[in-house]
Amino acid sequence: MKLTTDHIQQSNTKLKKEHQRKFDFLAESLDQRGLDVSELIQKIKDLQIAIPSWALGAGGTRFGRFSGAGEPATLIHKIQDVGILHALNKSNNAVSLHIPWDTPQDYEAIKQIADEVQIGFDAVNSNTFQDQAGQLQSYKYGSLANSEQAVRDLAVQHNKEVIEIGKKLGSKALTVWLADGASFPGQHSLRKALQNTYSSLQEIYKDLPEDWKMLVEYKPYEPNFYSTVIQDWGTSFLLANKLGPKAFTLVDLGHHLPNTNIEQIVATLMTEKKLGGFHFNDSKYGDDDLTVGSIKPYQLFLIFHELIRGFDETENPPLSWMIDASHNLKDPLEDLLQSVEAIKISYAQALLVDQKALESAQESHDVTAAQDILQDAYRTDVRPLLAEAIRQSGGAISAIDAYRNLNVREQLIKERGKSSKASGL
Ligand code: PSV
Ligand code: MN
Ligand code: MN
Repeated sequence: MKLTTDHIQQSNTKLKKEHQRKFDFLAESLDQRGLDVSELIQKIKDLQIAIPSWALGAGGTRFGRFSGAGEPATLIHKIQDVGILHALNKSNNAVSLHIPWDTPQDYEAIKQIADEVQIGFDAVNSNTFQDQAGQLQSYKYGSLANSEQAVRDLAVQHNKEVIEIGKKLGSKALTVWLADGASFPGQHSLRKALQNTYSSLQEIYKDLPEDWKMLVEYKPYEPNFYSTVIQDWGTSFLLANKLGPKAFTLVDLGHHLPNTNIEQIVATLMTEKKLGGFHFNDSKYGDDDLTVGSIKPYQLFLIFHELIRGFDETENPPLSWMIDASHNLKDPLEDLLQSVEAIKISYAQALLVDQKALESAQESHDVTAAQDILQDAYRTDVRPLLAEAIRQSGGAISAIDAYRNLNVREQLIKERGKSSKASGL
């Protein structure tokens, strides 16, 4: 199924009047605060967030997976799904593929289908946390960190193949997330595991094209519960620094121990020009992969606040914006629409912060004023601004409303069948 401009316009008709009223009211108050509304709208339009292929089907937990109906069973279906999201919100112009799950058969056909729905290819992800059928060596005791050279070689080779696949599609980044670690003290040498990881990454880095980034993801625990080789931003940063100018740290919001100050990590990485990008999601306890903004929206706002200051004040290169959320209960496409909206809301709110006033409050140690300035922006309902940016780009005033009214899922079920299932996590 392909959503057309007509479909979207038709879904906007009912909402247009009420939207206009809310937007005019907000625009006037922003204008009075000295903000340039059309500049804000342009910035909101420009923010594009890549959709991970593995989030398009219902996510599972280790206790089970309850597949939804009409899930994308093929790469073509996945691209079509991202095309649907992009038609609705004009904010997801790329997909992030996971290899081998998404290895294309016919590259030209895939590129053409993606082109038709105006979708490009963001970072490609390697997978050395699972064994594939017929694989000669096992990743059970680690991949890039494994104590056995033959296993490391296989994992390095896989990452090189992923780069080759990405090159054919027009990707510009490789994301490496490693499950490598130990579940028991003494299981492996902590120092050797790190050294092996570094030398394996060096091998992969050699094959990275000049205009590519290597995004090194970190995570404190799971699937290993005693130690993870790349456990935190410090380890990722250290590896990225040693690897060279094309390597960066990737911040997945769910990959921190509770109460970690993520915005501070973002600020530090930006200062060092080593922030590569994000995997957005939300969590209460661990790597919960919940809808972005569903649990800690203020944290998300504070991250965007650091990013906006960082864009102005540091020389950090452009970021890769990706979602990494997948859920067990909701329709995955609705879930993703909510995540994208939450990201853009936080971005828009952070754009409202009176930076000059904040700086002078900081300089005069006026803590009360500093807090008020941030919260004044955070407490502004920017949803009409967002809706206007999307409407002007040709998208839906309310994406979820349009998705439901246009019976998108029902159409997909008709086309793909009730029991069509996505591959992935
Ligand atoms: C596993 O924790 C994980 O969620 C990482 O965040 C990766 O980015 C993702 O899977 C895909 O490999
Ligand atoms: Mn991730
Ligand atoms: Mn994760």
